[in-house]
Amino acid sequence: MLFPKLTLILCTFLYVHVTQVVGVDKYKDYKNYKSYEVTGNSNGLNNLKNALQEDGNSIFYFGGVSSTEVVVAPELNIKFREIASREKLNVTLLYSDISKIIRFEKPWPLRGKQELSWDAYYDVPVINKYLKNVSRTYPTWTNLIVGGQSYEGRQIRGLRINTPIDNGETKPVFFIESGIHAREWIAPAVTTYFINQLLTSSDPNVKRLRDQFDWRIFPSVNPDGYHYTHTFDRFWRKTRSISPNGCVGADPNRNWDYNWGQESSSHEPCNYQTYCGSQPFSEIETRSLSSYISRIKNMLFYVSFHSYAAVLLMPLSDSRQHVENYDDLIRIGKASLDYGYKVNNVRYKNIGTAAEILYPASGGSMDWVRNTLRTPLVYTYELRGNSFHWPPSRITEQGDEVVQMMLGLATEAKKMEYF
Ligand code: 0X9
Ligand code: ZN
Repeated sequence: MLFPKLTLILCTFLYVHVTQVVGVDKYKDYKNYKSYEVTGNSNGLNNLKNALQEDGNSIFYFGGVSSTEVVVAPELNIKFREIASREKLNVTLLYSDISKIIRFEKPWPLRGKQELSWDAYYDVPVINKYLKNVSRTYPTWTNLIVGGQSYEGRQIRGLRINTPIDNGETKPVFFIESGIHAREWIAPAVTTYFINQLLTSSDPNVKRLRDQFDWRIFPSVNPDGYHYTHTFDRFWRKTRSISPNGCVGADPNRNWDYNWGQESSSHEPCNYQTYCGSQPFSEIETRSLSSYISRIKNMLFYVSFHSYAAVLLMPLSDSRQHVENYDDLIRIGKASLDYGYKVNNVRYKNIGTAAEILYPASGGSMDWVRNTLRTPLVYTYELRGNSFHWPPSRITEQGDEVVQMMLGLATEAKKMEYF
């Protein structure tokens, strides 16, 4: 009976090969997990959250004070429904089996397609390879740059774009920080899309935008976390540092040294989402990146990309106090949203401080940059979507909006003589 034996060997080989290439042996598949949007009063939402978190396994994402997305483990679905109805919350089913969505986000591994494109989501090495390739294609006016390091020894890589100008003056710096939250996959994707447009677009407005600034663009400033979302847990948000008690990761957008550890920050290392770290800048990613940023002279814009809420946030994030150029920030931000709107006729919901229109949060990069470096124009875009799974076939849709939103920022700031 040679045949069954051979078949067995062949099947085992194929299984091992496929699982190693695809990584299905360890990637948490979230089979039969459902995802819901839940709205209602914040007390009810908190009760729901506390009740489900006692059992572990379900994941909450708060998109604002009165709404949250919850990813519910199959064994908790009945309990979830009961509590939601007891608390009189409105529940909308987003996905009946999240594993099916997750499966289609990445390029099909066996296709062997490892060149970055904007119809799938790619892991860190492919993004880095793309940055390296373009820096070689445009050697006179781009450079591969390193903004810092990660816990697992990766470099935080970015691209500097600085076209030569005749008059010898230095240009203002436009800094883009993207992907600080690992699971917000649309952020690195639109950032590389934006880089590509700056480098290749023949639109005179985009060319002018490119030439106006000295760009420092970092698509994935939390590379360990991002890699982990590709290889183990799609919903990972934090870094991958290990705490003394064995729990992993801190929220890199709660770890900056400004009002650290206050609003919307957990001090519990095992908290899945908002553990702020053991001290300000405990994470090597925020520590090294902040030191890189501090050395930049003449920074005019600092923009970060997150998802999802379809809002434009400006400092301060953890208080309702308004910064001195608040009115200008609103005006420039509104111009940006108007430019973005024209691309697909879809409007962002709001613009304002995080404390006023989302929820207060301390220790974020935006507040630190604004307060420590006094950078005049600082924004956080919460990109569009109703979950962390923006369809890969529609990356370019938001990519084109981002290009126009950046153009809107620059155009209005120029009018207002910020540069
Ligand atoms: O909570 C956050 O860090 C951001 N929202 S997210 O859903 N992407 O996690 C909002 C941050 C607003 N505040 C700062 N940027 N500091
Ligand atoms: Zn985020």
